Amino acid sequence: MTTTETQAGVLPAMAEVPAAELRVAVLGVGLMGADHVARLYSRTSGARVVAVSDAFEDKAASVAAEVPGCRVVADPLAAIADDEVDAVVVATPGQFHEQQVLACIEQGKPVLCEKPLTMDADSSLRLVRAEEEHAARTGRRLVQVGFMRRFDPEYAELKALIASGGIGEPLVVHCAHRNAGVHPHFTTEMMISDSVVHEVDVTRFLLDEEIAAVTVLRPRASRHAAAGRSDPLLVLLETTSGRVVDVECFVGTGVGYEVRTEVVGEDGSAMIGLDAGLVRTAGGSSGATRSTGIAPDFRQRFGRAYDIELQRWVDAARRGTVDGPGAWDGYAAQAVCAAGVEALRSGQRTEVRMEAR
Ligand code: ISE
Repeated sequence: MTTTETQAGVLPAMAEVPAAELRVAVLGVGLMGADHVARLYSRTSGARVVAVSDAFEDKAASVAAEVPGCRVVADPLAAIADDEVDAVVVATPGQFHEQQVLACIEQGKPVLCEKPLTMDADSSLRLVRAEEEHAARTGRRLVQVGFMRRFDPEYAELKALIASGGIGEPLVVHCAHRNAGVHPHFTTEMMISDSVVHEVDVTRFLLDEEIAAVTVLRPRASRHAAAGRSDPLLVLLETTSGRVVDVECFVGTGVGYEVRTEVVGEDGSAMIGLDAGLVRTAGGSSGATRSTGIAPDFRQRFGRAYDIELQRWVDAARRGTVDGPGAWDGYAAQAVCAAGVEALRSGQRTEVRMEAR
């Protein structure tokens, strides 16, 4: 793929990008990290994966074996410091992110960090401040957080529609976030911090304002829910100007991956995520049906978004900039999720505590 053959306006033109290839280290080659290695290798221009690192060295070795010129570096901090590494993708478990992103900032290397930026708001804020200090000295920002939905063409179109005034002032947003299933250790709190965190970011992205308060309702739980898990949840986000976003988060539907967002404005509404790509009709003994496909999980539904995210990250890093959600967005999401978890536990409307920018 070249940068110019994608949606107009989504990616920068090739001419703006300097010639040198970006040499990337990918830390953590589980589900997302291995996907990013494959994406950087086969569908991203201007970058090369030169190193991978993972606590499971066999896994790192098998991923590296698929990419010519890619080494395994056992210690992630050594990979970050490596002279032959220009930029880093952090896809390790969340508890390692603070140390690894901080090391990237100290080394002056651009970093794309999968969400969460860190495990809590205070540590995310420390990264915000560390990056600010670096930028004050060098004029360069380094951190991007992997909120991939911002790069999804449907979300980008919805954002552009709102910005054009096409549906008037947005008032209410309805969201559904459904997973066919999650692993057995996925807790109710993780439904906020791991799943609803995407709607938190989407809200800030689409409405361009912060979230002030969170309320969490626990509807009757599905009989398929794992023991102790309140599935589904209904999460209400109130923005600083008084808009309300409702999120139905249901992680054990047994059906497929469904992410829908509808923005209701003063002069109209708009919805994305209908999976209406191919509409198929069929006859049958119990009657004719009309159906569309449903993606099995987020890697299929947001595959295109990940491709665009990675390409824009590479292009921006080569230009010495960041072109996506940054450390502040990672911090804001953590602050809102902390309020969400508190609201889940207390059953009360909980205000978000956030530092001034
Ligand atoms: C997962 O970590 C993701 O980020 C997916 O986008 C989300 O749909 C899923 O619920 C999370 O567990």
